[in-house]
Amino acid sequence: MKFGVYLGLWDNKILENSIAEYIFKTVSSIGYDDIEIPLNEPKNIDIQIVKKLSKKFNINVTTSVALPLKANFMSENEKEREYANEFMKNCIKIANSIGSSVLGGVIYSPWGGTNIVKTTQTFDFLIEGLKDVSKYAKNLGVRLCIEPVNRFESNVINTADEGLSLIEKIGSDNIFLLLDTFHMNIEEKNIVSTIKQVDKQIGHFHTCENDRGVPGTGHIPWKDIINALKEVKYENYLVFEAFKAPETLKSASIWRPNELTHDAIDSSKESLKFLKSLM
Ligand SMILES: [Mn+2]
Repeated sequence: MKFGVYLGLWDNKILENSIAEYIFKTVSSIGYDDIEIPLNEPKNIDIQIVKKLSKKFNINVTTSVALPLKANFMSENEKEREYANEFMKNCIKIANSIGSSVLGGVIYSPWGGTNIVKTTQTFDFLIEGLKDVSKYAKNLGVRLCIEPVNRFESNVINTADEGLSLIEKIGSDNIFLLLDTFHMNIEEKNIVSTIKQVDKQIGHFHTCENDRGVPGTGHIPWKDIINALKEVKYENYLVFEAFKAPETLKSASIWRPNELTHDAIDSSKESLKFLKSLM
């Protein structure tokens, strides 16, 4: 397993070379293999800067996205379905350009939308939409990962079971699940059994404490989780997803950032040290 850390601990954009260089340099010197870049606002990411710094500091890049309000594969309004399709294809293109082989997140309906209409027809729209974008992603070498999120952030996919059933209906070999310990702690009966059940379909993994703080400071059963991931031979990234940059706090409902991650460098060091100690 390899280790990544989320850009949101420092910033929500990569537009200015010296700030971005500081972040890449820091992440690399702490000992991370990867930095995860959100594509929620594609105009916030300068592709050339990411490519240059990723190469300079020998840091892999993974990408995640949470679809915006009007990008809705499940909408009864065709324009919103088309927008979801275009938005995702653009993110896939960016992921490919910056060398990310994975794009995960709330890729099925708008993030924060808990009143999405769920009928046989709207699920059919979703299946068709994800079938199309997964084919597009496969051609560009980007695997897509559906992230089940908690009930306050979506009413569409909350559990791994729901995610797996959607993947089965899409019938693509390029769609996996992104499991996140923060969300699993709220929605799954048992995190360890969920990991074993999803098995080879785990495409990406977010490590967050139960309160979105630093792994090892709360009640997530980390040792059992790492053992389960080893058992299913998960070999990709564990990304410490935390939010500290002021622009990222409201959307993730982080109201006590100084308590959860008192300092971006110290918190990411602590997380890495703790998780590595369990390997
Ligand atoms: Mn996550």
